[in-house]
Amino acid sequence: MRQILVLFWRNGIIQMWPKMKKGHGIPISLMEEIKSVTREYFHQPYEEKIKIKLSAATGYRGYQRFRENITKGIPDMQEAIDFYREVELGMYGHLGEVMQGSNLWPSNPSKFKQLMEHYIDLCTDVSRKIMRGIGLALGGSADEMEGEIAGDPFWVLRTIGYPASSILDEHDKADNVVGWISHSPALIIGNHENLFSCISGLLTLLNQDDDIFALQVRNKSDEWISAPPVPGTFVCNIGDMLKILSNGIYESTLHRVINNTPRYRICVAYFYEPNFDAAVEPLDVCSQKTGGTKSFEGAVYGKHLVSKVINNFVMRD
Ligand SMILES: O=C(O)CCC(=O)C(=O)O
Repeated sequence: MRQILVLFWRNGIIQMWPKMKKGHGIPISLMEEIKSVTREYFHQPYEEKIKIKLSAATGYRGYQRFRENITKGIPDMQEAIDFYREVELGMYGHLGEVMQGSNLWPSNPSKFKQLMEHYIDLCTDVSRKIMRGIGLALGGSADEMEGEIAGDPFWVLRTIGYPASSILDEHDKADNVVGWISHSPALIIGNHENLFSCISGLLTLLNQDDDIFALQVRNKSDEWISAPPVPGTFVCNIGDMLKILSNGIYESTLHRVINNTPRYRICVAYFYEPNFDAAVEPLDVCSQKTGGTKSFEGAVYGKHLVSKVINNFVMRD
């Protein structure tokens, strides 16, 4: 792991994923099963899927239909289920109120919950190891991100389905994907493009379909380059909080998905986050390396997440 992360630091995030092949310890059969139950769920009729509808009352957990998720003002061409680490009543006081709630698990496929919970545990373990490596790569200790930063990490899991381009075109015309259509040209901009700004937290582990080339990341020269699927591996993106902690040594990864293929695409994104109430600011070891000043103001992770969550959805009945 130490060797992987030195490469990661010197060469940039997008060169990391091939190095991770077979080294992460999560069984490839489980990665496949996770995508397979996700596909099964999304292939059900809309009436089934909407039984676990996302709403403010569920702490923004649950199923969101096409175009309900908004990024930079544009509805995404995806359907998804969002799961968050559960936040009990009163946990984190006022800060935690918006995210209070329990996950809504689909009853079909029946093993969905059990598989996902196991998968989340494994992804949390791997991410913690990566963060230990990053602590070392940044010149600090392996425990640099533990304790008040991410000793009790929050997590997010998003299972995502992207329609095949031909089907989406048909549905756009027929207005029958979800019984709702965009009348604004702005809403169909981008030819099936889903632009994801940087993620909020520390790291994302993307488990994407093996045979569809749709994910792209923006490199330092401001060009979009493909992040092709490599079977049995994760693409690992950097989040806003790691950018702050590293005082900008790491850049958070702007990425987008364009599924211009005739097939429905699945991606299961696991997000490893700081403690919900962590006050995140540049690490001393990083500000020393970058001229002695802190380039970022601190941010409370939970506040950052809540502001993204409440501005990200246009919910329709
Ligand atoms: O579908 C993908 O490959 C990327 C998904 C993602 O990164 C996100 O939802 O932030």
